[in-house]
Amino acid sequence: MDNSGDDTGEDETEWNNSYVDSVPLRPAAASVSDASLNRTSGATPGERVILHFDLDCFYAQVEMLRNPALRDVPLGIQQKYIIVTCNYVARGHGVTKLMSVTDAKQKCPQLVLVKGEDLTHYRDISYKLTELLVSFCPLVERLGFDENFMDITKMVERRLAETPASNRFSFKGHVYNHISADATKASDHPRLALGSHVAAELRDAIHGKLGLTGCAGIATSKLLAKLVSGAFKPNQQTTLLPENVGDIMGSLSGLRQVPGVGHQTAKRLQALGMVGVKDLQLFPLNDLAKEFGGPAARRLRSLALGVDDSPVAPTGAPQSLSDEDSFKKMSTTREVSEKIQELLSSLTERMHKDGRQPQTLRLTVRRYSATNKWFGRESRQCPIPNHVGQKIPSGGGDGVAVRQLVALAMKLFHKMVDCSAAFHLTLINVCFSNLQARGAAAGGRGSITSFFTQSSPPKGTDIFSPQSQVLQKSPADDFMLIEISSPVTLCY
Ligand code: TTP
Ligand code: MG
Repeated sequence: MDNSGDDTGEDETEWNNSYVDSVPLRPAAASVSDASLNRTSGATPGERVILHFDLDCFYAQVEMLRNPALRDVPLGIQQKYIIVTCNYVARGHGVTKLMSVTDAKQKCPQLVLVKGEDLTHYRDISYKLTELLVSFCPLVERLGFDENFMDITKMVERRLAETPASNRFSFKGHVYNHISADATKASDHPRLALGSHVAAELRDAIHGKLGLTGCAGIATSKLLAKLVSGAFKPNQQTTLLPENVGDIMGSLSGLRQVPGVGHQTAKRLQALGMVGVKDLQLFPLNDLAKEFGGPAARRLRSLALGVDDSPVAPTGAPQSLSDEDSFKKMSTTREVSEKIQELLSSLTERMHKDGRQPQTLRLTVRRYSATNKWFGRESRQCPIPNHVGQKIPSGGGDGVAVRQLVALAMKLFHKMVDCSAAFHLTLINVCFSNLQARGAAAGGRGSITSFFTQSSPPKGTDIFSPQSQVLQKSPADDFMLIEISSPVTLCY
């Protein structure tokens, strides 16, 4: 049922958000071990050491942890008719992410399927991972459920200062485009070399404390660290040296491979006649600016050249929590009301664990469209009356809060859908936003709040409707050009 998560910078919605778009919040005060560390490393861009972590076959790993008997069998995680991920045993049989269940069973008849529609366990482990990384260094930015950026420049500088002059540097793991990275290369790049050791230690810690394996990329920017981390999979790490940036950018098979270029941006670039990354590198900047505006054009050009100065922005607590379900057809008010009740029940439970009080309720629907399956969402939102909202963090008042919220959501629904005519919906999303701490007591209840500080009220982002493509992760999507299919209409 549950196919969604925390939005505006969290969970699945993040599949559509770019890491460059994420909203920086305060880092967790309790978790910041070294108060002298700033929000950014303060280093000039080329001197930074940035890590990107991406867990291996994440949902499948979580299921294998829960049931070790699944470790050695080909395992697929099923959402509706799709295998959203599969373990590496299944990959060895030709099963791939986002394959249909039918095709996967054909490739590998012995494939074991586990339903992955309830994201609770994946979400919990996802936050545990971020929490663990924050305990080493506060500059951690989440990207989706199983990816994190980390700016470890300060850690590396400290190590460098403590390293005797006679030290011979070395790399841990692979070095992109170097079969054997010799000591000469490492002493030319001591910061990245030390970064590769930190990455290895962190991967060890992730394995030791959480039992999870994953890949890491070590580079001078988020863009490059993300690009290089998947060079060797699973459970390996790769460092990218500055002299190989051109090679890695040149290796990308298309514009969509550039982190930051999403579906819509790629379409606009293609309409201008561009096909590959090289085309974008060479396209006249003035013409690019006519289409995207100056700043976005420059940003696009930089990304294509492998240049990305964006800071690692500590993510902080989610600014909203949402839950959604997609289906083939929903066409009666009764079905809608039942679905909303189901979604709000689980969302209210999660909000209770979080401990904050939501001020705003948003309802999103997607109408059937034969031409554009993923877009065309419409949203309405309204304030949650205080007498309803305050029941949520304290447990929902035996279902009273959910009933009142359903009534509120149905009002929003009727503002969007004329029920006197036939309608055909394919998705419903409910979202709590504008989450506010309930005084000092709010901290420390759930794992999220014990780790992250209480977030500031949303800064503008909550006026955008979420556009999660539940079964189609866009690993690298549109950056600063937030593509909004349907702005929320406020209905006070
Ligand atoms: P990924 O990191 O893309 O995939 P993965 O971790 O399963 O495998 P890999 O070893 O290649 O990194 O995505 C993380 C999780 O997100 C994945 O386990 C399942 C989920 N997911 C979706 O819900 N929808 C999608 O479209 C994709 C690709 C993944
Ligand atoms: Mg992964």
